[in-house]
Amino acid sequence: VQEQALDRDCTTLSRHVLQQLHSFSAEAQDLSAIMNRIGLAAKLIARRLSRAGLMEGVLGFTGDVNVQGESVKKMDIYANDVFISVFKQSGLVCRLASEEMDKPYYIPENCPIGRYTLLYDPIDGSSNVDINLNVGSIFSIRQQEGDDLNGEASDLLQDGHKQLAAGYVLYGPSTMLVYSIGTGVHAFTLDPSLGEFILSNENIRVPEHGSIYSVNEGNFWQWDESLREYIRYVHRQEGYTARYGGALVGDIHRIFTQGGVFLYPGTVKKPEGKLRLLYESAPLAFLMEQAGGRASTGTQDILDVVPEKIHARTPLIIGSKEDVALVESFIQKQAKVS
Ligand code: P6P
Repeated sequence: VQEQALDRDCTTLSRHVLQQLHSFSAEAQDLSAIMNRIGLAAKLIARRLSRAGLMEGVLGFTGDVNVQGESVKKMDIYANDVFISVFKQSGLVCRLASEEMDKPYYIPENCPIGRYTLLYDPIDGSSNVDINLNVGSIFSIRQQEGDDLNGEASDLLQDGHKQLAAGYVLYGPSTMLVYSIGTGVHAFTLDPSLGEFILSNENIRVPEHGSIYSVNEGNFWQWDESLREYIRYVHRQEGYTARYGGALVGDIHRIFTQGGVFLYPGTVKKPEGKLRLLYESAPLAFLMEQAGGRASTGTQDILDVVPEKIHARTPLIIGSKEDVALVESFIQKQAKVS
């Protein structure tokens, strides 16, 4: 038993990546090192969040507005800068693109073009910080392609199958890091006494069906009629229950654990939906498909969507295969009628 406990305690993020790839190739070593750096970023952010009420620079707004037109919270900036800092001098990532930056950030020194790009939402659901509810970070790793001399990062305007790795960090009662490099989905829990993320759940499989539907019903009258029909259907059916935390990573982690479906449909104000493709929907879709679930815009698989711009948005329907298919059936039935 002691040996098993020791072995578990030694299954850190970087070791697990190498085990998953059964290889010590240059790319395997790179991905292992990248995951380790993401783990460091997560630990720095988790530490700051845990002191939110006790120190300056955590709660509240900076007074600025980001490229999305959203008020910037102090934690947004801190977390964004943490990801940049942990990858500077790493020689691994040559470019970072995030919700908080209009243009991608290039790490010129010591990292030649042609390495990896990190796409990330540094703190997703940051409105929850001030009320001490869960928030998350979402990340996606792609190979940087082309010479990118104009700095437009046009190689990022490709579908989600180009992702090499994706994952999220859930800052909740415990801090969890969930990732996939295409060999299943694996969860690690931060052991503060070790300062390490330790493997806690390997090869996560999302149930084929779940009782949860997760959506902001406050937008009900802004949706297409087909979505309203779906909601009326689940209201009438026995066995469905609504859960919505208003922070994407926590709502998605619930789906991974219990099954069901999360929806952020297009609305009258935001026909394309609110969530960003490259660093929210696509990484989560990569994970969900790896865990046996699905992710769709309602008419197209998320992983097939080719964005026209870095901050492109898409509607998102994601979760258990059967539950995503049920939502799509309402959308496609409506499409036939209209
Ligand atoms: P609404 C948080 O602002 C976020 O980007 C996601 O984390 C979350 O799923 C969504 O927006 C919540 O949006 O419109 O329901 O408040």
